[in-house]
Amino acid sequence: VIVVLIVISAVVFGLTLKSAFESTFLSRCEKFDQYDCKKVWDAFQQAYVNKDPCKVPVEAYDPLIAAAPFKPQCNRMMFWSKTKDVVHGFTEKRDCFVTLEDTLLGSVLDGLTWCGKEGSKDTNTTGCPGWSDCENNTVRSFWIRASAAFADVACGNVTAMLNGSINTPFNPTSIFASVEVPRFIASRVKNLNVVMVIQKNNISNCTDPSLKNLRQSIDTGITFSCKDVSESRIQECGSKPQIACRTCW
Ligand code: N1C
Repeated sequence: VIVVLIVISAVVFGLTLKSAFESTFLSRCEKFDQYDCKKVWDAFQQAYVNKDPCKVPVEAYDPLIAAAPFKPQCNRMMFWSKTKDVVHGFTEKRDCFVTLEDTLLGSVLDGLTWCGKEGSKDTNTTGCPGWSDCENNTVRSFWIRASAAFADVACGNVTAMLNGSINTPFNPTSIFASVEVPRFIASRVKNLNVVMVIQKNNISNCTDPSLKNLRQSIDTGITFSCKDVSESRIQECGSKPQIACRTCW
């Protein structure tokens, strides 16, 4: 009898015990109202569970995006490439802009690693392929799909923070260049305003040739601007609520 009870409780326990990953996902999700987090979790899992982690195409996340769609936030949307820390240092303190990480899906999965395995219903958080180990990897396909959906709803004045401390601030292989910019359409997006983050040892600025490529690749009808802004000015605006968002730079 005892053995049977142990077996039964072990099975029940195994079925109900949430992994640390699922707990993180659900607790981050529950900070957002209006979403059924269990549904979002199920839609998320179906994208990669029981699959080779290098064979998860971008489309595998379509049902997840449909379960937690992005809402357009005209004139407030912020994109970035290689400036994640500066951008989030700013957006955490001031409610001026919305990044993908401020949305349900972006915030729930930010900084996490996950993948499945053929023949298993588990979510692994270790031993998953790295960003460039294989093209269709679980994590990369998610960020491509989510970035595409976020860019699809971009409207009005769109801001992007690029990094003046690297050789090619607008890099064709980045998600910003390859996924987001091509989805800005003139019927929705009025301007693309680049903020070039300038640190002490910057090696490029708004005159960089890669910015010419950006200007040329945006949809005709979207106006383009670029402004060199020091990192300290961005931090100052982050810490001084008396500075209006539109006068930050
Ligand atoms: O390749 P990137 O930059 O140009 O991608 C950034 C671009 C942003 O505008 C976001 O909207 O794409 C979106 N995005 C994320 O929001 C995001 N959060 C976390 C893309 N990637 C994101 N990550 C992780 O950052 C991702 O796991 C990968 O490792 C980096 C890509 O950022 P990047 O090369 O600086």
